[in-house]
Amino acid sequence: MGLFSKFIAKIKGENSFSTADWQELESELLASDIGPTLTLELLEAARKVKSDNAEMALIQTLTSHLSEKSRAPITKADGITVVMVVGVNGTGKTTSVAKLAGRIKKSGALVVVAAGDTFRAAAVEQLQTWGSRIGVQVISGKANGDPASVAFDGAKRAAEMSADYLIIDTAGRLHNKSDLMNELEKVKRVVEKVSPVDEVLLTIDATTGQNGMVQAKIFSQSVQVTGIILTKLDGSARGGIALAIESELDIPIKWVGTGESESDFSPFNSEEYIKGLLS
Ligand SMILES: Nc1nc2c(ncn2[C@@H]2O[C@H](COP(=O)(O)OP(=O)(O)O)[C@@H](O)[C@H]2O)c(=O)[nH]1
Ligand SMILES: [Mg+2]
Repeated sequence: MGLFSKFIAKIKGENSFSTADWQELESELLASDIGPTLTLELLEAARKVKSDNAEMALIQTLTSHLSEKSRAPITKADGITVVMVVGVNGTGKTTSVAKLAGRIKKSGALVVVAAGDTFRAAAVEQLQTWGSRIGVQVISGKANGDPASVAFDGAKRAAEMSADYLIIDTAGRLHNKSDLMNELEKVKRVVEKVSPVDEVLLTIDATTGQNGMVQAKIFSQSVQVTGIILTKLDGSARGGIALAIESELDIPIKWVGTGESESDFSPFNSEEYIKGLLS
């Protein structure tokens, strides 16, 4: 059941909303990962709504916390548009790189992908498998090689091919935070010897809970994150954490992943998302 469904049903009917009901609503809001600040604000808003405008008022309150930044993909008019995909291991970077590349290819543009997670041999193979499936060239280096050099090779190759896009997959071992952040900065710096990085997309797993906020803070401190890919929004998770991130860090969600196949990927639709939280 969606957030507020019981509340709305009760205030529209004969039943009053008891103290126990308010407590239950508070627990539900907290469990939805929108975070304590938004929870308090929504409870305040709920106390003020009238039965005839309850849904609208709550939708408005939720919507007011979304970022007002553009959600459009950043595209260079001239030259290679360079996109880096960053995030913690398992959040869906490699899958999202492939889905995004597939989408760009379908639009008729030439896209090259760089397998920058050189720490896991399986990650390179995973991207190569995707590459042959979607018909996109994957640039890779040797196992345990320097991720920045793979990204640099990718950028050179993309330039030689006069490609429109380069998408760079990266490693996400968060157990050594400062190493990872230094490495991401290095990848960016080295690629920019060939072409500036236009977009840095951060993958956030919709099922991850409040830890997603910690991840968003850490990554946005070292690389300028231009957008979020909210992955795994296909299960029972409503992805409340994304609203908390938009509200607190003002990073727009740009893409949503809803499964493991290529087609399970679409631009973020804020109306659908807010409706998904409520219903
Ligand atoms: N259900 C679902 N699974 C996903 C989605 N995106 C990625 N995955 C799965 O999550 C797992 C980790 O994804 P991967 O791309 O390897 O993450 P990475 O470690 O960040 O590169 C894989 O089994 C993917 O198939 C999604 O949107 N929905
Ligand atoms: Mg990966």
